[in-house]
Amino acid sequence: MSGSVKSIVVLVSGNGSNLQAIIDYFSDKADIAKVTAVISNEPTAFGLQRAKDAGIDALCVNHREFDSRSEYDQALKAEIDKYSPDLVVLAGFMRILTEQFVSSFSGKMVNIHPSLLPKYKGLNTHQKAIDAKDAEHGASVHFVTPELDGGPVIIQSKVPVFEHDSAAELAQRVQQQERNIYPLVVDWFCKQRLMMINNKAVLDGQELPQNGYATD
Ligand code: NHR
Ligand code: GAR
Repeated sequence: MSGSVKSIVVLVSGNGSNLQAIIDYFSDKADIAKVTAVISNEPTAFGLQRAKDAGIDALCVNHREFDSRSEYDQALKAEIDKYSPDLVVLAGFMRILTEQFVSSFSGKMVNIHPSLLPKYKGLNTHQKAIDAKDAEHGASVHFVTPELDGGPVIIQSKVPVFEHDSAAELAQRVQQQERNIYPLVVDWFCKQRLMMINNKAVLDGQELPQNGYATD
């Protein structure tokens, strides 16, 4: 893999604005990385259309067609493995993944989560930040480990929370930041500057602190 063009598989469930940011970022960096496939659990995800428009393989593995999470994850893994990716990117992927699946991509899978982890794991993070009257909120990119939203943080980006914000307004502000930080992380990984060692995120040989790379 060293020196060669890295293959990236992106998993989405919805709009795919993070996917689009990654596609756009690497559009003039074909020597570094290429999104080789986009896979969705939702047949109607707009992210699949974005992939097709960019000439990228787009496929759906619909979770409703499987009896268990383990069978679903096996089918998903079989599709991913066809592309032998160097990195699997979760970009608004809404299904919890089994330990077996996650372990098979250890150190090779990242997620963007819409909160300043370790705050607000799971869903409805924007409403949680509003309800807690937090002055700031944001997004985190982390390596995916079996512990949901618990893997080592690589980078965070903060946004202010204003007094009369709705969850939708706050989400929009957070997502604007997400589109800046996610391509950067993928770039670091593909240049082998970023890795996971002993459950820690390491950038340029330095272990990153709990909140990841400082962006303030
Ligand atoms: N899987 C593991 N093992 N570890 C992580 O860190 C994961 C993961 C799968 C997805 C993304 C995560 C997020 O960023 C992610 C991280 C879905 C849910 C969820 O509850 C929670 C967290 C995340 C993604 N999903 C419901 C489920 O039953 C379905 C919800 C729906 O379909 O709307 O899977 O937030
Ligand atoms: C992003 O805000 C991402 O952080 C969040 O969903 C949005 C997807 O947007 N992820 C999760 O909530 C994962 N559970 P996108 O489809 O436009 O990239």
